[in-house]
Amino acid sequence: MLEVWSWPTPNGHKVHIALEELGLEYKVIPVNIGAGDQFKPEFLKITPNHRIPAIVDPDGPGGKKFTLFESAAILIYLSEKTGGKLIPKDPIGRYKCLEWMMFQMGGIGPMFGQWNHFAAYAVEKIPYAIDRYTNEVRRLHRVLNHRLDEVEWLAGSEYSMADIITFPWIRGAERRNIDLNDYPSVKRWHDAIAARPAVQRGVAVLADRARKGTITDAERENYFGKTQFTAR
Ligand SMILES: N[C@@H](CCC(=O)N[C@@H](CS)C(=O)NCC(=O)O)C(=O)O
Repeated sequence: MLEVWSWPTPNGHKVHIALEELGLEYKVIPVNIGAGDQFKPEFLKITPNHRIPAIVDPDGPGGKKFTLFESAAILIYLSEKTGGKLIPKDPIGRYKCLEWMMFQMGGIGPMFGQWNHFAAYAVEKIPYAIDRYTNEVRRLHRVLNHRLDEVEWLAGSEYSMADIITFPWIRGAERRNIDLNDYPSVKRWHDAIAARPAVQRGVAVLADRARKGTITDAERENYFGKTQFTAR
């Protein structure tokens, strides 16, 4: 059975949602990134980048065992494994889908992640860094809102992997002091996705393991400390 090595974070939930939407059977292997599981040799065999998510498909290309990391690559792989589901078939829809997937991977993920780091997790609060990433988080919401003023879904007229990859980062916007009522088209889109049964099953994966409360020193060390530089 296909294994997803994961944890209940936005990047993990992308893959859980895609698997649920595609109706694929899968087994979750929890990688507790707060406890340092990402540095264990068995996980490093799957991904040299020691970040979740990663998958192991015993029935990969050529019928051989196959490993893959980076969430966008995983979503494209899962689509192709199921005959191209959730990526539009028409060329314009397909490229728009890939465009917005790249926008998530190159923009929303890294910028929101840096906001989390400097505004929520860092011990030293640096006003310049907090301002920089607050501005980026707001700007990226405005870019999404502008797109969703014009089309129903990010790829255009079809719900797709572009929506699945972006939704987990917009879910819980209030954590980044964002009120979705200020971005009405994003809110309309968010609420439509949140209502999908497959999405509800996807975000429930490992939900009981999600980190609650203030970050501990041990977690901070695993996420941002020196361990990551000695893992490889
Ligand atoms: N670009 C990667 C990002 C993966 C990523 O940053 N994962 C985080 C959790 S959301 C992680 O594993 N962090 C563990 C760590 O930093 O040690 C993807 O989209 O798969």
